Amino acid sequence: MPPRSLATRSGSIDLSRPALVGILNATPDSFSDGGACLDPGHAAAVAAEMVAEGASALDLGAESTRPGAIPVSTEEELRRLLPVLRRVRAAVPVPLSVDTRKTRVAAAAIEAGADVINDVSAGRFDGGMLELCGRTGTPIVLMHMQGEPATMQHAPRYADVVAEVISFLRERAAAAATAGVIPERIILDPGIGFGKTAADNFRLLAALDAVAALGYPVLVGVSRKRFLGPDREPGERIFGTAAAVAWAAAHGAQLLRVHDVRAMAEVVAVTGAIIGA
Ligand code: HH2
Repeated sequence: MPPRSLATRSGSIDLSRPALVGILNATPDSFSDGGACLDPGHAAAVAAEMVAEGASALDLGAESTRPGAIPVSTEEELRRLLPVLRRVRAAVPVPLSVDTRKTRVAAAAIEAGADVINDVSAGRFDGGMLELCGRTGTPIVLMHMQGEPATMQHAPRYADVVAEVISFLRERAAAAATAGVIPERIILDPGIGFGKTAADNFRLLAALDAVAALGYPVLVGVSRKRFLGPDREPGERIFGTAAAVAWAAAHGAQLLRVHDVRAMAEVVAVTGAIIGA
């Protein structure tokens, strides 16, 4: 039985229907919306709009992890993140997750009101991340990634991508539990686009039920990604995103991380109604 809700300090996220996590990037270089939300006032307005359009939670990031992205220092990440996080926290009541691989950034974010940590390295980048989440009772997203953002798309290789991702996620969930994170606060993510070919991404989506069968809420991030239309600009991949979001929601993804909340709210409303029927 999949979990029906995810409890956070700012209230529960209802998982009985597919829930949308709106993406807010306080970065100058994100692949589809770089620069859009560096300004705290503008970020707060975008956050309020996303919530009005149907986002159940928001994910704030201050370091791009797109293929080829240049890593940023802890100081720079904090300088970008904290003013935006504080303004967004004051503007919207929904749970806020913070997309970071750094324990110091996560600790400051939790102090400033973050409810969930979204770590694309699944606690491998920086020591102490899992312990921090365990100690503070903060839910954590554990995502699969092969390699590092700077080079991960150079030559992704798997003998069996589905088996490897599942075994990785199982191992990281066990590591989080050992560090004191209770199972109800662990969310798994197959890491679509992170060290994967287009064929790997499609295979993982096709096998998503097996990821959901691990028993934790599953988050999937397909929004505007390259494999959905390599010849199009990111903003032109909305229909492809809709197809992948509908599929993922129908195959066990309870949290969908998306840029286009209004459009994807329609997609998950219909998909959720079909699942519920
Ligand atoms: N995708 C991106 C960033 N963070 N986190 C999780 N858990 N899952 C994802 O699929 C995921 C993620 C990439 O998207 P975006 O934030 O739009 O781009 P960038 O990393 O360039 O800021």
